[in-house]
Amino acid sequence: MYAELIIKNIGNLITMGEGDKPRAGKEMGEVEIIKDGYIVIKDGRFLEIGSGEIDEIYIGNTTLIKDAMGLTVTPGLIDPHTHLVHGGSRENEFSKKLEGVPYMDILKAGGGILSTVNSTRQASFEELYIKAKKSLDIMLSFGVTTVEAKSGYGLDIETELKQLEVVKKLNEDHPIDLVSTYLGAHAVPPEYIEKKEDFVREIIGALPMIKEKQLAEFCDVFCEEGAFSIEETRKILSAAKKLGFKLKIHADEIVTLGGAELSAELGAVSADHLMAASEKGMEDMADVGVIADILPTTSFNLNKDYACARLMIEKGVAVALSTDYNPGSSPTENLQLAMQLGSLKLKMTPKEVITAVTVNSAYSVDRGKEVGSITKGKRADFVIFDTPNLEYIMYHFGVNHTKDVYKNGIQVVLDGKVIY
Ligand code: IZC
Ligand code: ZN
Repeated sequence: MYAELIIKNIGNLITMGEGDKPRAGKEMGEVEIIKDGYIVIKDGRFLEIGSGEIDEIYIGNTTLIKDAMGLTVTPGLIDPHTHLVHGGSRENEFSKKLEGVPYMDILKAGGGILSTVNSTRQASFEELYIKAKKSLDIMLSFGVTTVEAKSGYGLDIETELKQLEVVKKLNEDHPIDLVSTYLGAHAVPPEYIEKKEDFVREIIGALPMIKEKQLAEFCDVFCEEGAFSIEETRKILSAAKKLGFKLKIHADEIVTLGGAELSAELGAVSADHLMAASEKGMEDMADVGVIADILPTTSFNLNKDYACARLMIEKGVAVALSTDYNPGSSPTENLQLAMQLGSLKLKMTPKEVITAVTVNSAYSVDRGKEVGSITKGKRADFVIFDTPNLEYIMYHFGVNHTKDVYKNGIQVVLDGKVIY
């Protein structure tokens, strides 16, 4: 019964309760905070959670007891939308962007996503691995313990597989747990511009092999004017669903195409971006329980409108937040910045924000039964923030508040430094 690890004297312990389902609508803000809390860990999982005196039965000779000195503890953060694995960077487009050239116009001119496709096709497995690992270390230092990672910079089978294999290897090697998504439908490569139907067929044709090799759990499509239409998205995702993939959609980011409505029609796990989602789309998502994955660092970086998070919450949608880490529209690994913008720009309360990056983001990557809350039996992934309370994380913006991070009960960040 002896514990491996006990964290005591937690000023504000944010557990997210049972964490047995996503929190939708006003439940997002109903977060209980335990004062003077403690957590008990055994076999890499939470054994007990409470406040005040700790029961002696857990304390043996080998039990490590750590004093959190009145700081704030939350579940490990989860980033449910990233384009983690890619070659190169796109600062060469930065001045164009500052002059006001729209994101999709840069793509149309052969840059943007297609520029990263070139770099990724040219990069070796090792180069992609080293670059992505560096980003994962940064994410870990920000308190992130689970990350979704998409392909989509190959647009040919060979490179898509290379990206997915890098994710698989990093999942084995790095403390962060990775959830893999096939985004073969990210852009149309120049060689298929005149025969898009063939490209859609090729994407669908790759699905059985990806499934068989267990290289992706989710299938995603960039459903946008200048990328893939509603019809094409429906076709690809329906085929993926039949094969047992879970679904995500890059939905209504720039143009109101009806991606939100489609996510509900197909029973997607999440619809992501939603800056231009219709009210009907939000209502459909609430009805079916599609999680709205909002990416405020992308709005910030593209200088675009923010998604209407308040309206979604009012309509009973479960909202998650992520970085969208990618070399074009959101070159940052900083989920705390997404949380801060979540409050400052999306007007989400700190309690809604922490819900969005823990329990809701866990369900957004179908890991809700394992992580996303400090609950008996779940994996002991948690963060000690060097802040007196939850509000402070959002209030004091633009810096990293992480002190210590634990993954499966093992310390992986100490005083802000990665130590695994
Ligand atoms: O590389 O620009 N929005 N895909 C859709 C992206 C952003 C990633 C990129
Ligand atoms: Zn994306």
